[in-house]
Amino acid sequence: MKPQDFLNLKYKPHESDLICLFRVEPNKVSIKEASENVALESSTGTWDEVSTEKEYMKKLAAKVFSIKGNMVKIAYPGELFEGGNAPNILSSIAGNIFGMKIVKNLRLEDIKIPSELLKSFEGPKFGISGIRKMMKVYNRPFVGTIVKPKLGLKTLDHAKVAYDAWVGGCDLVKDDENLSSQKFNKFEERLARTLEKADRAEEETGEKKAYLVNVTAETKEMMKRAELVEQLGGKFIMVDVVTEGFGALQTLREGNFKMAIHAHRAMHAAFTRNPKHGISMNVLAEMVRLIGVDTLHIGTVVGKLEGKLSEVEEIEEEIEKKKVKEAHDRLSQNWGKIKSTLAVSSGGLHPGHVPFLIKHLGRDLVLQMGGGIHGHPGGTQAGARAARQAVDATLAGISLKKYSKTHYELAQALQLWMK
Ligand code: CAP
Ligand code: MG
Repeated sequence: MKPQDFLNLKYKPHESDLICLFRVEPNKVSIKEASENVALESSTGTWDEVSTEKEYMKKLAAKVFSIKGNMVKIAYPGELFEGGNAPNILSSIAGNIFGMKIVKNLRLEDIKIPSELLKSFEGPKFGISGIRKMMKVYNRPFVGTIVKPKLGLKTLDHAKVAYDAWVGGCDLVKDDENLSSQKFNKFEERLARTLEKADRAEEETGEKKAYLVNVTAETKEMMKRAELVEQLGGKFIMVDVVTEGFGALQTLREGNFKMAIHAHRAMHAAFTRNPKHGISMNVLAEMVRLIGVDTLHIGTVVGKLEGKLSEVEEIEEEIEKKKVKEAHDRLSQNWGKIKSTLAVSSGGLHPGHVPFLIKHLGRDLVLQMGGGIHGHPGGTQAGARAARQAVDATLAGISLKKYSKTHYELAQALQLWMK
């Protein structure tokens, strides 16, 4: 087949087609020619017409069916993909095409997954309502922290920081993305000691406390660690979804543990940050919801890392809602029976950011603060208390300034960070 055979602007996508929305910047050719070649390389074609081609396979060709400015929609027949195989899907629609000379830039903005393909994946085990039930937190956002400093603490010091955060008011305490089983803080010992502290904090506070221990490692080792967390009664595991890889993430999900999976997205910005080239965070979010993570970092708008409000709101909608509507740079999606993934805002946050985040991202959210809790002048417990006070004030419709008159930890936090 020739590149032109991959274009049909009259084509009406079939229900079983997977649709991709690309932002295409051609390299010295027309947008049509560039788009045809993207469809060709990402489905059945190659740079030349080959003698091995058969008539029966023509129906498998992807079709460019809409070009509006540089926004291009391509329909991929569902039979092109193996069900329940996330790496396989990505090797087609997000594979060789980004390096093609015929495009100057190419960005995969969104995907619409057909229901048959959706059904071949597990999706999240818990979803938002399952996590709320497990944590017995029903009407407010969750408050979380990351043990800091991110690397270097010895095991008992790590467990103590987690304990202080829990008794101060955090629901969730997680490891940092680059903590695994280093010599100074071995996985098994850290897990046991930190879970003991979670139990103690539960007894003392009467609240549920979860430790999101980082199981990111070589696949078999990751599974071994997850099994150990389950044996010791952990509620959550965390994994760096990009560095771990999509296949390994499927293995983890299909392990069908009785624990929720927290997804850290370290490395994502290497391919999501450039607005002209790469893969949008929205697509990554969809892939990991499909595979089945229960919580996912989506950005903060106001914190230390890149991500504007409209983008962060869109990602939250994509992972938390059952149905998503079409817009200029996104496609509609009906998630069917796939459960929701709870959004996590993290990175450079402190209690002063809470009203903004709840206003824009709502209550179905984890407000996660590392430096913003452990940097409090009164220490970790006081920092966690300030974070919970900021949540209470916001939900009661009281300004932080007013609330801080009667809440000392919040007052101290505001003094430090709102100068
Ligand atoms: C937050 C964090 C997270 C970021 C990652 C950090 O700590 O632990 O890794 O949230 O970014 O090390 O930066 P602080 P994102 O609260 O101390 O900033 O959530 O955007 O993926
Ligand atoms: Mg981190």
